[in-house]
Amino acid sequence: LTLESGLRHAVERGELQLKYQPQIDLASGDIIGAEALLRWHPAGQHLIMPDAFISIAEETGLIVPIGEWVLRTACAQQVAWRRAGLPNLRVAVNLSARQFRQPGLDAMVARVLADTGCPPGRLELEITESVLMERPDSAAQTLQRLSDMGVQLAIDDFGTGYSSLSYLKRFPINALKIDRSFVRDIAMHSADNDDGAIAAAVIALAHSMGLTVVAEGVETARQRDFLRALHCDQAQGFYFSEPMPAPALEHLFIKGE
Ligand code: G
Ligand code: G
Ligand code: MN
Ligand code: NA
Repeated sequence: LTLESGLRHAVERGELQLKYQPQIDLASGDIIGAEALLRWHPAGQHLIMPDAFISIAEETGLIVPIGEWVLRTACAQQVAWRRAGLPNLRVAVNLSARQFRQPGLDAMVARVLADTGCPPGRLELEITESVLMERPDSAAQTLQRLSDMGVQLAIDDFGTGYSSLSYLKRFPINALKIDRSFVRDIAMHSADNDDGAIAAAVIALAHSMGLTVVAEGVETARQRDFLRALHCDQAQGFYFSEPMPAPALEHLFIKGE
């Protein structure tokens, strides 16, 4: 009850925050974008991580206004970065199951893009593989409407949700994000037989379909080197940077120039 009633007022009380985790182009080492990750900071309490409240937000429907706040804030940040001289940063936003199935999602996205001035091609929406595969036919239609607006689309946590290849081909997506459990399999010692085998297979699959591939959860130089050798396009993870407040990302970017 307390969590729900607190969450009900979180937007209006200004208790929600976004952190941004840099996404790195593996060939050049450049920061090419950032994934927006939600945090809740109720007055006088500790920061609450999304795993502790996203499911309640889903069950109560509060994810709909919260999700709109996330999208609006991230798109406004993309424009702010552009004005600060970081013109081409892409911002990635997670969509939950309920948001993805909400009637009027495409109209909401269009409104936020128009209001903020964020170019559609600079916004990437992440939807998990399991959400897409639950109702693949209606998912394909929703994805098509978003794709027609010029928004980039990525399948999150790829490899965990038993995608059928025939559906994957029908989804108008731009990118696959390799789930971090498969990046973790890229061990410290290359003697391991199945070292990174699934990550390697996902990279090959994505490229055969003309998709960009993003590795999540990169924590070591060896994982980065392994992924780069397989021509994985982009990566994020604690090895590069933890999720950070927007000004810190700006600082990191300018330092790296
Ligand atoms: O930031 P962290 O690693 O704790 O995120 C945990 C989970 O919460 C991830 O699966 C992530 O996709 C999800 N999450 C983070 N921010 C958002 C958000 O803004 N909307 C939704 N729907 N999920 C989010
Ligand atoms: O499911 P999704 O990919 O949206 O989840 C993003 C989550 O992954 C965030 O909670 C973020 O804090 C977490 N994360 C980001 N980089 C790493 C990493 O290198 N290792 C681990 N274990 N978690 C990470
Ligand atoms: Mn994600
Ligand atoms: Na993920």
